[in-house]
Amino acid sequence: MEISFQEWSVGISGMAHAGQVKLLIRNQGRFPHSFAINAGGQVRQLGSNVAAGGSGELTLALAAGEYTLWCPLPGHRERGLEAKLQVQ
Ligand SMILES: [Cu+2]
Repeated sequence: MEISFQEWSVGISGMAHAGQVKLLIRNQGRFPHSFAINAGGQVRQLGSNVAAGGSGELTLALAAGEYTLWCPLPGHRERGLEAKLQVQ
């Protein structure tokens, strides 16, 4: 799964299947971004910010369902960096 952040929208490409899901987070914007996801009531996030043009990776065990992801930097979620991830 590839998730891209820019100002101010989220792009998601690929299909996620239940099990170990590898998320590649790309920052295609001009500002730093980071990544958080609510994985079954537990918030998991990248340990560091991703600079403009950079990327980060997170692998999670996910069951089938719908998950909310967002950028946890102040104000970014409110400005539109939030999306739903479908796992089949
Ligand atoms: Cu951000």
